[in-house]
Parts: sequence; structure tokens; C-alpha cells
Amino acid sequence: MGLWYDETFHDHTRLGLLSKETLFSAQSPYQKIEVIDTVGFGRVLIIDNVFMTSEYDEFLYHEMLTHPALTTAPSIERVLVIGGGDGGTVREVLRHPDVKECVMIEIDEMVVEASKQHLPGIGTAWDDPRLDVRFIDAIDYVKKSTDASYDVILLDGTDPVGPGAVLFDESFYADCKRMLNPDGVMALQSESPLLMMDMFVDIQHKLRALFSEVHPYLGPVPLYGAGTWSWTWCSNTGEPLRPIPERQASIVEGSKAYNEDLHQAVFALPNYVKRALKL
Ligand code: SPD
Repeated sequence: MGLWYDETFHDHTRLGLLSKETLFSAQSPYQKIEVIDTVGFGRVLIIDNVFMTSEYDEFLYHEMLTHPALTTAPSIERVLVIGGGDGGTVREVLRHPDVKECVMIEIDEMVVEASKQHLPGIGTAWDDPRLDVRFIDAIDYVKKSTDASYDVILLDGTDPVGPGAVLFDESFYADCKRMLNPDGVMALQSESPLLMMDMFVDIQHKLRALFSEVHPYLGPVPLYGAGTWSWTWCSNTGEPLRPIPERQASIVEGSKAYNEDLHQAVFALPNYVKRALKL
């Protein structure tokens, strides 16, 4: 009989996974990192007791963070990923043949090492020559980076609590915007509108203060407690519902979730979200 591993939300709700085995457990200079093998979700990466990704449902998260942005940005030659140490997001980015360079900024090398060793099915693109992984602080990186140097920026951080909270500051978003080409697209994970409505709304307001086009979209990620998760598409030009057909078709073929219909559907918001955002 295994042990139950629980993530607790707001001290009143728990999601529990039955664990067969702990494969990795260590304290890095930044956070506690664990990989467990579970009965229902396969191998799961956990940071500071928060479920980050699982073999079972990671495609739902990584495909939806990546492809709405990469199918709509006019150019996708240079892509920046901030966070995403499990390798799932860069894997999806590098499925696009038009991407010439993907820079990934991850502060914690131990997350990448643990993921390479224990989650090889998620990070399948580590050896792609277009990938440049740098173990540095994203805050420093965006402050020092030159203007308009990326076509697409993807933010794949943890929740806005603890050390990762700075990646949700308006000043951080402003630096990202400055690094983005004028017609570039940024997409980010923006928390659960069900379980973390305040955070979700706060993120939208910060982004709206910077970008003229801010479009949240929703999808299921069962690992993240309330099930419904959000991402947000931002740009100063263009709009999210006009993917480039050839680029999109080349990605749909090998995707487990992402397709043409889903791209349109995920941007349809339920009333409780529209009302919270006064849309
Ligand atoms: N509540 C957990 C949110 C985690 C979002 N990022 C996950 C990283 C997967 N690459």
C-alpha cells in the first residue's frame, strides 16, 4: 500500500495522489523538489508541496501554453521561455520548425536535472541544438536584456506565492513587454479562475495596463486542484483567433490536445469569468 500525497489549497481543500514511490527528494538553494511515482497520474514533479506537472496530464498544460501563441505570432524565430524546468514547454516550442532559437531561463538547475533523470518522457527536446538553457535569475535577465529581442515570450512559472511571486509583478511583465518585438506575442499561465479568482483577476489587470490585447483562455488541467486552469495571450497587435493555417496544421498532427477547433473554443469565456473581468 502506498502513501497519499496531498496538495492543500487555502487550508480547506486537498487534492491527493496515491504514491507508489518517491524517486527524488531534495532541497535546492531555492525550493524543495520532489518527483513521485503515482498510481493515477504517473510520475509527478512537486515543488514546495505544489504539484507542478504529471506524465498523465502535462500535455493539456504545455500544449495550451505554447501553441495559441506560436500559431498566431507573425514571426516565431526567437522564443523566450521563463521557468518550465521540466522541459515540457520547450519541447512544444521546438516542435515548430520556424523556431530558430529558444532561450530558456530557469533559476534552479536542480529542477532540470531531476526532470531529465526522472521525467524523460516530458523533456524530450533537451538535446535540440536550437535550445539555449541558462540557469540564471529571470528578474535579472529581463532587466538587462535588450529591447525587442524576442518574437514570443512564454511564462511558465509556479504559483504567485513564495520565491516565484516576483514573476507576477507588473514591473516584470513590463520588462517582458519591452523585450518583445512590437508585433510579438506573450503567453503565460494565469492561475485558476475557480480556485484563485483574486489572483486571476489581478494578473489580468496588470496585463491590461501594459498590452492593448489581453485575452485569457481556459482549459482543464486535473492536476491543478480545481481542474479549470487559465492562460493569457497578450500582444499589442493582432488577435488570438487568427492562427496561421499552415503553421497550425503542422502542429495539430502531432498534438494530443491542441487542434483548430480547440484553439477557437478555449477563448470562449463562461459568464462568471466575463463578469469578474467586466467583459
Ligand atoms: N498550481 C501549479 C501551477 C504550476 C504552473 N506551472 C507548471 C510548470 C509546468 N511546466
